[in-house]
Amino acid sequence: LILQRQQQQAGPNDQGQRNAVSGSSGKLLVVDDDDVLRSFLVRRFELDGYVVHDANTVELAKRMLHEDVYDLILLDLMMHPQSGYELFDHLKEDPTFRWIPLIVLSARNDVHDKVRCLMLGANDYVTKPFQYEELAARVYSLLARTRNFEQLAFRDPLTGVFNRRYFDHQIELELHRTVRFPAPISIAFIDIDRFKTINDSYGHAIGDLVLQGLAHLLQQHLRATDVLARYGGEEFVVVLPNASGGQAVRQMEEALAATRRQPIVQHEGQSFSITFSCGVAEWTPGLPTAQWIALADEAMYRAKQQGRDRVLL
Ligand code: GH3
Ligand code: MG
Ligand code: MG
Ligand code: MG
Repeated sequence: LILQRQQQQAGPNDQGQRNAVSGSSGKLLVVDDDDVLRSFLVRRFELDGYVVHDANTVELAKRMLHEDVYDLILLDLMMHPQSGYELFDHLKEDPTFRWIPLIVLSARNDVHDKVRCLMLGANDYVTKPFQYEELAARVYSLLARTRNFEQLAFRDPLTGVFNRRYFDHQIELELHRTVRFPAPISIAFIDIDRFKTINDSYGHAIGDLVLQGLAHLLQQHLRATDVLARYGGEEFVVVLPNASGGQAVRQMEEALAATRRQPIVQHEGQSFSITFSCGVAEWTPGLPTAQWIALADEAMYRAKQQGRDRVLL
């Protein structure tokens, strides 16, 4: 009965309501064993601009979570053979998934279920049958809040690149992924050469522009999967998944060549150029994260000692 009512609500209503929530974007995972409801949700959310994947069992959802990155999960509680609760357990165990926003969809309007889900980490609980518009608004609002929060918590306000907190979090996730799907992975430490001289000669404001300029230039020389973070004052760090030490060195050398070639800042008719020193380290199985970072830092230090303006492994 509930399903039929949902179908009726879904059917004739959805003409002409395209993009009810404009500007929506993100990748959603819909986990529900009800084929009709699931394909309805996929279609409606796609019309609203989302990328939507769907799974009809917990087992399939688990596999999909390991193969793709999702911004939000819509999870049905009553499924067979495993209930939605079993996906909760799986999400909680893995740091990669723990923070994915999650909305429970349930036919049970039961306070114990609601409390249990919210205590387990669900962000919202929507009772079936529901109006699509209400669910879409909840999804939109949860994604917007999550993004705002991430912006504040994980971005460096001066340069807009990720901050150290994000790097510390992300490096563990990347290592998890590397253990699951073996591939080389490297990090690169970057420290601006004689940055004090720039601050001392031209002032702190120019120094800040240099940091912004370098962040921008580095970003242009990285792949979409590379993670650039400001590690400290004038130090940046890059995580390069799927890159051996040698590949990472070549990539950073290209970035350094570009840095050398063009002024990093142009301000009131003056041009400012810099170089940097960079240390690269490839992860090897069993190497603790702290030691991996120390290896890159040591390589960077050697680059300084050998005269700066170079990339060392
Ligand atoms: P080296 O080649 O050995 O790295 O020399 P350096 O002068 O770059 O190194 P040092 O660590 O002595 O100086 C780093 C300077 O970076 C010191 C500090 O004033 C400056 N700095 C750190 N954070 C900021 C910032 O946010 N803005 C500006 N303008 N300067 C910063
Ligand atoms: Mg169900
Ligand atoms: Mg430094
Ligand atoms: Mg420096």
